Amino acid sequence: MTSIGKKQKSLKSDTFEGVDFYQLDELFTEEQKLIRESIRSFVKKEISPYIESWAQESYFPSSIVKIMGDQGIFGPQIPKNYGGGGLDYTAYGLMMQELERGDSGMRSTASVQGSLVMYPIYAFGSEEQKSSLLPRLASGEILGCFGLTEPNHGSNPSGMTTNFKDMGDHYLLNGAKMWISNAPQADLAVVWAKNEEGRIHGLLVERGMEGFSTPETHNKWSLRASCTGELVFDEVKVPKKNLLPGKSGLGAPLMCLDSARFGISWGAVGAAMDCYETAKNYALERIQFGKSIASFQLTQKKLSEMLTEITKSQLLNWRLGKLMEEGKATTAQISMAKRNNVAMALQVAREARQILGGMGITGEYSIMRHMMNLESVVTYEGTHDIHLLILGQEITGISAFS
Ligand code: TGC
Ligand code: FAD
Repeated sequence: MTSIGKKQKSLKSDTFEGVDFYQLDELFTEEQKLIRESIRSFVKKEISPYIESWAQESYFPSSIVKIMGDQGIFGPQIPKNYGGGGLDYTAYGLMMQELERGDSGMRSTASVQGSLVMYPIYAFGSEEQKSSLLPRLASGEILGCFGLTEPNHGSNPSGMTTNFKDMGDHYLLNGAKMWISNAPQADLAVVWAKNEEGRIHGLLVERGMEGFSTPETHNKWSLRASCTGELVFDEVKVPKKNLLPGKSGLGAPLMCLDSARFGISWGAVGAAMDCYETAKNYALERIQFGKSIASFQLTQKKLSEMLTEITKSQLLNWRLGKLMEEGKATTAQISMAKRNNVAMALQVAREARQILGGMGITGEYSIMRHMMNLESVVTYEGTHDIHLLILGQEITGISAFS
């Protein structure tokens, strides 16, 4: 029976070990909840105890790739016959949420491998490419990366200059990609390049090919436990069988980005949940002026606003997951969620850091690391403003880009 008008018993915000103020748990299937719990346990065991030192030392633990593969983290949305998880998008989102509660860099590794490497091979690859590569990528036996961004073409990838020529029995690839997650450790790169007619195609470039190098990008203050680098192609001979035959044009990489941006929308909420819970627990314990700082109205305002924004983002994610599963989600809907949720997580991280005072800037707590990571997340896979303009185009029918 509804009890509008009566004071309700207060809702505990952590019905599972997390933040669930609007009882979204009721909307998830048992399988989705089990998957979420298994990734939560994995993060607690394999990531949380070590992540602070990995980030401080700017170290990407390459051994985590195989461990993540064993856990089914790579390509959960790819069918089982290719080594994927055969799961729905909501389950995929929940996995990304729990991974990014641990660290955005760890979620990045999974996003790139699953959505930006396995997905294009699955969607545009030949049967031989799919059956030979997908199971090895899913298990973490090999690591992949995705090369779209160039030094002079970030937000506008259509201007890319990386190119390949048809040499009869092979292609000759030249150019460079920049800011590529996983690049320095990757065995395989999905590279987007133009043919002689200026048409964009995906090519599979393998470590060891002559003229192919992957210099690491150093001195990052963000995503320090994820490795980032360049992809340099100097007259690389790429076998013709390494071209992805199923789709060409900018739409091909943009389709991959739809899937990865969906995962980021969920992941960002995970980072925000961790910041919120850390700040709430700290506020309840920290005494100033003879009282816990949680008793001050200004602290309660911060916590209330954080919880409100996290809850709104969770609802957006839940609905977006359903739209993805029904094949109805649009690029603009994904842009809205990516843009809103990452900005929300950054704001939550900044407020949470303030609640911790001086302690908030130390590695004793996860908040500052999340905040610095989120500065990359708000930029990659389309910046905050690019997503605004994708929405603007959807609303007005007018592209701000051309
Ligand atoms: P535009 O003219 O809008 O589109 C070009 C062609 O693509 C088609 N299209 C799509 N097709 C399928 N799915 C989509 N989502 C599509 N969006 C567009 C479109 O219909 C058109 O087709 P056609 O046949 O007419 O040629 O392209 P534009 O040049 O105006 O650019 C649009 C813009 C700016 C929105 C787009 O290029 C963009 O999204 N820019 C941001 C770049 C970006 O997000 N880069 C991400 C790099 S990867 C990365 O950051 C990984 S980080 C990973 C991690 O560590 O987690
Ligand atoms: P720019 O495009 O130069 O933009 C600079 C500023 O100008 C931004 O604020 C942008 O919003 C604004 N701007 C640009 N155009 C417009 C416009 N039309 N209107 C209004 N404002 C505009 N890329 C990959 O391909 N693969 C990866 O794995 C990958 N991993 C990454 C990992 C990290 C840690 C980082 C930081 C980046 C990664 N990227 C990757 C690249 C990322 O996608 C780009 O950084 C991003 O798309 C923005 O490009 P840019 O940095 O060149 O910025």
